[in-house]
Order: sequence, then C-alpha cells, then structure tokens
Amino acid sequence: MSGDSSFRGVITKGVGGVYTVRFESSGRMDYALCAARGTFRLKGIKPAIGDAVTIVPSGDPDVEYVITDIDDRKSFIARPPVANLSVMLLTFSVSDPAPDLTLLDKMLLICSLSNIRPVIIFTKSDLNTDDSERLCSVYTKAGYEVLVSSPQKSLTKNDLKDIIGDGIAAFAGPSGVGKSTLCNSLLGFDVMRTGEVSAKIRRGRHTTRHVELHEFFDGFICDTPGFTSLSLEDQGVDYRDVLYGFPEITKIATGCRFDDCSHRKEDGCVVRNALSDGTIDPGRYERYSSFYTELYDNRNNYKHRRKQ
Ligand SMILES: Nc1nc2c(ncn2[C@@H]2O[C@H](COP(=O)(O)OP(=O)(O)OP(=O)(O)O)[C@@H](O)[C@H]2O)c(=O)[nH]1
Ligand SMILES: [Mg+2]
Ligand SMILES: [Zn+2]
Repeated sequence: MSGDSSFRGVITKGVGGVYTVRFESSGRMDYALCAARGTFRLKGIKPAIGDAVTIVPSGDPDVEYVITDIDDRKSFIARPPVANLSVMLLTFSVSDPAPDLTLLDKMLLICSLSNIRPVIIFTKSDLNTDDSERLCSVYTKAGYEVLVSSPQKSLTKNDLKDIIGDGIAAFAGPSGVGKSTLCNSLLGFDVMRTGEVSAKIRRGRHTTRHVELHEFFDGFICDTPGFTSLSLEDQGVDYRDVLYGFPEITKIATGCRFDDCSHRKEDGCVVRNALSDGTIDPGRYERYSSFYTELYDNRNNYKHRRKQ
C-alpha cells in the first residue's frame, strides 16, 4: 500500500462492468470488486482480464474500489481477450474433433506477432496414438514446444510450472478438445464442468463461456471458450509477416536465390526443394503458401477497391 492508499493489482474477472482485482495489501494477496473510472469509457479503453491496474477506495460500499489506471499492455489479442498474456496453451485434440491445423498455424503466427510464447498441447492422444506421434513430430521439428495429454497420462502441474512462471497463460483452441478438462485437473477443482462432445455441434456440453484468471504457482492460468475460425486479415496480419509463423521455413530461406523470395514459384527457391527431401512438412508449407496467397490477394483487392 502506498501513502495515498492506492494498490497495484491484476484484473482476474469482469462481469457487467464490475471487475475483480487481485492486489497485494500488507504483504498478502487480497481480492476486491472494482468499478472502472469513467474516463476510460470516454477514451474508448475497456479494462480487460489480465490488465495490470491501480485501484483506490471508491467510498461505495457495494463496489469498494475503483480502477484509476491501466498499465500499457505487453500483449493483447482478440481471442482469447486476455491482456498481458505471456503463454498461449494451444490445445488441439488429435481426434474427436479432428485437429484443425489451419487454425493452429494461424494461432502460432498470431502468437509470434504478439510476443506470446506458444505451447502446443495435443489432447486425446489415447484416441489415435499414430496421429499423435506424427503431429508431435511435425511441430517439434518446426521448432515449437509440444506437450501431449491423454486420460492415462494427463499433464501435471509440474509440466507447466516453469513454462508459466509468474506470467499469464490461457488455454485456447477449438470447442470440445479438452481445454476445460485440463484446466480443471491442473487447478484441482471444476472451473466449469466438462461434458461429452455433442455430436451435432461438436461443443463440450458445458461449453466454457467466460474467462477468469486462476492462481497457478506464481502466475495465472485461464480457460477460454472454444472457437472455430480466425481471420488473419481481420487480425491485421500483413502477407510479408506470414513467415513469422513458420520458423522452420525462415531458417532455411536464407539459401533462396532472391532475397524477397515468397517460396511459391521463384527459381532457386530452397524451400520448395526442402519439401522433396522431407526437411519441411508439406502440410505446413501448404498452409504457409495459402496464408501468404490469401493475404497478398486481399491486399490487391483492397487497393483495387480504393481506386474505384
Ligand atoms: N478420450 C479423451 N477424451 C477427452 C480428453 N480430454 C478431454 N476429453 C473429453 O472431451 C470432451 C470435451 O472436453 P471439454 O474439456 O469440455 O472441452 P473444451 O475444450 O473445454 O470445450 P469448450 O468449452 O466447448 O471449448 C469431454 O467429454 C472430455 O471428457 C482426452 O485426453 N481423451
Ligand atoms: Mg471448455
Ligand atoms: Zn524461396
């Protein structure tokens, strides 16, 4: 506590404009309900879960504190909407539902552009051991951290302790892949009950709808609702940045004849050669190429529209 009775804390939850803030008071952690100062709305700023904030007593017995300052965010992405995320636990099941690798690769790219450390977790490896091993190998070779989980060998707290440290980590990925199952088992209580995957809509029965930070050693973890699609264009990704999501391609691309090689049609491209000798996974290359082409074409369309 400082002399002016303000405290520093982190927003862990937000419901209807009332925020829960974890703050330190006299050397111990406490939680308080807080309103946001009106000027944030005027400036178009919306406090988010994960925001580092300053709070002061409000004088209102119902909502005892008010958020007066929000620190600049180290990262902020639309999905999940958590500020200052340091680790994204990209959760995909090897089966039921089948892994959407386009979505995974888009998220790896967004993580890289947003300074968020991606950690891939392949769940339900019990349903298809071969696919689990194959996926694990593709993404490990590409340079990513990969963890595998099944009911027989679920992740333990220690598997994630050092990865998360004192940061904020979020489970993110499609619906029904087992994010809540993992989060609940790590926390030792049901944040949100988990259910069977509904055959019709492929969602967990008790689909996660809200986001809340939970203490995890010195940091926080949170479960998030599943999502199915993500537009790189809507996220403002430039076609020239697509390579940031493909470290294995970046690594060898220095050997291409042209400095600005897009690794699609150019002569003297070592990346396309690397496909035949197995250095680069064909599926990863295809997704690189389709992201690049889509963003490049949209850029041209946009220019075209502007001229009319
Ligand atoms: N076979 C198998 N089933 C699993 C595994 N992990 C989770 N499940 C099951 O998958 C179903 C969906 O799990 P949830 O944890 O609700 O999935 P979710 O990702 O939180 O789904 P949303 O909240 O809709 O995004 C449940 O029936 C789980 O029991 C696993 O490793 N193996
Ligand atoms: Mg869930
Ligand atoms: Zn090339």
